[in-house]
Amino acid sequence: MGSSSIEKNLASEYYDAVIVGSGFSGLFMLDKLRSEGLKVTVFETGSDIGGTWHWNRYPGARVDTEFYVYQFTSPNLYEDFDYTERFPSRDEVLRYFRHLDEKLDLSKDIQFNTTVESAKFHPDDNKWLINCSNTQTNANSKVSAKYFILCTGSAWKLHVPKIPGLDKFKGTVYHTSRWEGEQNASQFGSKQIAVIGTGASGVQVVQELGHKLNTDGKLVVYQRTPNLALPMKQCLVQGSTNLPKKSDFPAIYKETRNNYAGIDYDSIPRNALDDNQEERRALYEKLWSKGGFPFWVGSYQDVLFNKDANATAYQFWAEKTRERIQDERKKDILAPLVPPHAFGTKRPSLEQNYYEVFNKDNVDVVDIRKDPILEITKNGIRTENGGETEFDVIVFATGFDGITGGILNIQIENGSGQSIQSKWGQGTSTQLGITCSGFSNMFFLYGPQAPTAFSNAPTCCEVQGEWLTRLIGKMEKENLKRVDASVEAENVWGEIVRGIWNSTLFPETGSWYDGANIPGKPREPLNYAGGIPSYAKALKECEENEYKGFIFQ
Ligand code: N01
Repeated sequence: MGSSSIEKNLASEYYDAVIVGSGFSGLFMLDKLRSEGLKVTVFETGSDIGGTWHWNRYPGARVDTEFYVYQFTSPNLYEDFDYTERFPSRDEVLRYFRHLDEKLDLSKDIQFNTTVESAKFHPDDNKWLINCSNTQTNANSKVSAKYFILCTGSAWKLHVPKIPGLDKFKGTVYHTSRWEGEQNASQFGSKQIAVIGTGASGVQVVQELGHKLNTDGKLVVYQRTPNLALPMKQCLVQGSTNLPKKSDFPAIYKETRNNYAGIDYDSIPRNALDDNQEERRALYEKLWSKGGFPFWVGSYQDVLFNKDANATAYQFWAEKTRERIQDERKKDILAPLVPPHAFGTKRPSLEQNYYEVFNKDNVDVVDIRKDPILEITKNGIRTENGGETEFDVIVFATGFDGITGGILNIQIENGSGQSIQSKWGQGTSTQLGITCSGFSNMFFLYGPQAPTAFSNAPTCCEVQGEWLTRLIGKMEKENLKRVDASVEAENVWGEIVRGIWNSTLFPETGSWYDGANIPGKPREPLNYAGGIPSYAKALKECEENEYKGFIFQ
């Protein structure tokens, strides 16, 4: 008996498929694979389902996607569930996850408080040996599985920048994605609060804390890059006359598969400079008045590709935003006249009253490109020009080691001496953004080189999950033991991903979209920027060509 088999025999349980993570993609795969008759389990570090929504419990957490597309498309699932707000709060999204659980009886196959630490493929019998630890008891366990499916999401591994002195701070420190304790913003009303970071999380937490701030409280936002945030135009679903009804959902869901971002609208087939100034202004006003992302992804087709087109969008954004900020100094920091980067190449947040928060005397913003943070002290934060400012609370809204962080957090070995950490050490390579060569029977959803961050999560998960279910169904039906992606296919997909990325304005900016936010992380397109329809087409063509680029045994 070789050592490989000895290890394998230590596994306490065998599953056809092990899924890591119980967010949208993990739950979708659990349901689909069980329907195929497979024995499936999900390992989840958290104590409940919801993935990113379980963890991101900071005050003001809310989804930037409209309620009717932020759910799965099966009538069985939407017929008896109702969101109450156009852009649902975290509590509502969690209510939706509980609804999924009730309808599909998911929790019985999820092992909560359980972290997958490592996994190794054993080529002698084509199975993965998976090591887990219980987050409460620290007890370890091993299971084996034929298929190993990573549904670790785009925002699992948090990022806290290395600022000298953090360990000295006597107050309370939060990271938005691991908020422990008090979540009600009113409880922070008289606190002296610092927020570092102005991404989607930063904008929401600042907005919520800022508006609940009492006159004896203080909020200082440390901004490195302004968020080019767009008005949300939040409203209640009930009573609204211009939001879709359930009877509209089937047509909308059909549309989501035809549109770039997997939502119900797309860019318009016209270039910004083809219109004269008046026509352009009229279109921008119309898109702006809708609220949400139409001004970003429902605008002229060349805004994210052409600098001159992009400049027209930025100018409109700056004009609209600057008129909401009273103080000239704050105005120039939050909405500068010179674009910090091309509009839309960092994810804009949706805001309700973010800019008005800064009209309060006790809310300030520091441009840390001009006045860098030197250190965190016992009592607060010291900057180069501003000296020390005292705080009770420091909030890190500094984001994530996105897209690949959740996968690379697990020590994964392929059975031929290669780890995923070494394979992706100099850059990510995948076949169709769903698997990678050398790692047999391993798949990932909503991960690298797929539409992921450039698409609506439920749409992306359904497109990938349906395809993967058919692939696994074929293997089971034909009694195939193993599938591998070829190196050639992986190289071709990498070229496609890079080619599309380089045709856009995104590479010039740098963000978690391309790894630029994490010191030392290779800078590369982590997302497939070709949109949902062409991604779905690539998957379909592969399947129709007898899974070209895959090798079955
Ligand atoms: O993270 P981010 P996030 N010193 O990486 C700053 C999803 N999401 O958690 O831009 C000072 O976007 C950094 O500055 P810069 C959504 O997809 C969705 O906000 O790198 N600052 C930036 O301002 C989103 O895009 C929702 O110059 C530092 C911020 O920290 C994704 O998650 C809600 C710094 C990080 O922003 C991530 O959003 C929340 C440093 N050393 C999240 N390092 C909704 O749907 C980083 N920063 C509403």
